Amino acid sequence: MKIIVLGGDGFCGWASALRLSKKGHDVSIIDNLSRRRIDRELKAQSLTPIASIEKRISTWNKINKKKIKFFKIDIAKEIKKLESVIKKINPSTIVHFAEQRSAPYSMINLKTRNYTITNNLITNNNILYLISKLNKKIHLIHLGTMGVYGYDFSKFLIPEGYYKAKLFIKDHVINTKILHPASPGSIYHLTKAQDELLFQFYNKMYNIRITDLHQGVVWGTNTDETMLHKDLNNRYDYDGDYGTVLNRFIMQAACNYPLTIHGTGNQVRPFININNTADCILLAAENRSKSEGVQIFNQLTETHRLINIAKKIKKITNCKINHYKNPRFENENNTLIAKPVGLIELGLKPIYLDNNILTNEINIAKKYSQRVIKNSILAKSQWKI
Ligand code: NAD
Ligand code: USQ
Repeated sequence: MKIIVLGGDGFCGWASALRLSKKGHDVSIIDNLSRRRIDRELKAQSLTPIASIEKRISTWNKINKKKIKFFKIDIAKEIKKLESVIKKINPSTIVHFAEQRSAPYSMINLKTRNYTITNNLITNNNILYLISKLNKKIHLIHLGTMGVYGYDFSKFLIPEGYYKAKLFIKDHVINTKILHPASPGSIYHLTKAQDELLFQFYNKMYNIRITDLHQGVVWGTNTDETMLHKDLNNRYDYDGDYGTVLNRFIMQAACNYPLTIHGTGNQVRPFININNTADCILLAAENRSKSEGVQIFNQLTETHRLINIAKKIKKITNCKINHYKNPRFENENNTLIAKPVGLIELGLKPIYLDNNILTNEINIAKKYSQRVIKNSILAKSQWKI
């Protein structure tokens, strides 16, 4: 299959692009390298040293039969370039990772709020517009988030995107299907909820095939493919704005920094290992959506309470655990019941967090601990205005 990976220089995109290429697909990456620019802006860096995109691609192309192409394009701002590349490649699938993905970054100030909204919504609208114009048969696979459901009310298994619903209007009852009510917890999560409406619209108007993967917090670093050469290293974000919780805890334990729990730590969150992310993208690409409407899958493998993960890591490393005043506005004692129902049906084999994997990840982080910029560890962004 000819597949374009938008945002293929990023954490999930790089791992997934290599997996697709390894499995024999013709992969082209489009990225504007904004994630690398934001690292410089925040004076942060990946824990793992990452090669330039040119070096990454040339090393992969030397060791793999299928070659990857790279195009530096800002999807939100350079629609003409994007159009000519899509025309030239004529892909059957586009996988879309290219959004500003950090909740804390989206809350720093008005500039980062507006950047997140414009970047994320316009990238989506540009892609959907071009698919509608150039080839309606292209299957769009988009990375959404479990966070659109919110973490504040569901005591039942979260459905994959939709509820069967009865609407009561005076004496009448309407049986229907509705999107799970959106309850985003940051401007970033809000853009993902707005993406859902864009998808409904383009699907209804132009019959575009869309799979929206509602992904949980991704952890881990390398995959079978990124481990083949040091130039293929995946990025590892650990700083207070871009690092996600489990990878942050692993890095903190590796460099004897007390684990940074926000508030009580009773928050429950969905998790997935980066190898499983790449598996899910492959499964979604090779099993084109047959659904008339927008197909939604919940892309997680397990849920954990943060304090329990911290205690697991403490058992292995004897690290300290610190509770900080929560910089976010969030429910610190939520319930969350979620499973990857559709993806398991497609063949996903979940990787679960156990002591062996944790120990291995801590050892990887230890290897790079001298690269840690200590004053970038604590979260700086505040939800309070
Ligand atoms: P990332 O920031 O590492 O990668 C995103 C990539 O997109 C970067 O390389 C960036 O340069 C590129 N990009 C952003 N805006 C662009 C634009 N206008 N034009 C071209 N390229 C652009 O993020 P990630 O962690 O790989 O996340 C990828 C996707 O998965 C995001 O949509 C994110 O919301 C979603 N997701 C991530 C996680 C996670 O824990 N990392 C969890 C759930 C969902
Ligand atoms: N947290 C801590 N300590 C830390 C960092 C985070 O206690 O040092 C807490 C946060 O307060 C929050 C939870 O851990 O309660 C998760 O935070 P996170 O930064 O790991 O994850 P989040 O902000 O939700 O965002 C990440 C990705 C985003 C993706 C989302 C999936 O950055 O792209 O969409 O996970 S989900 O959580 O399902 O919405």
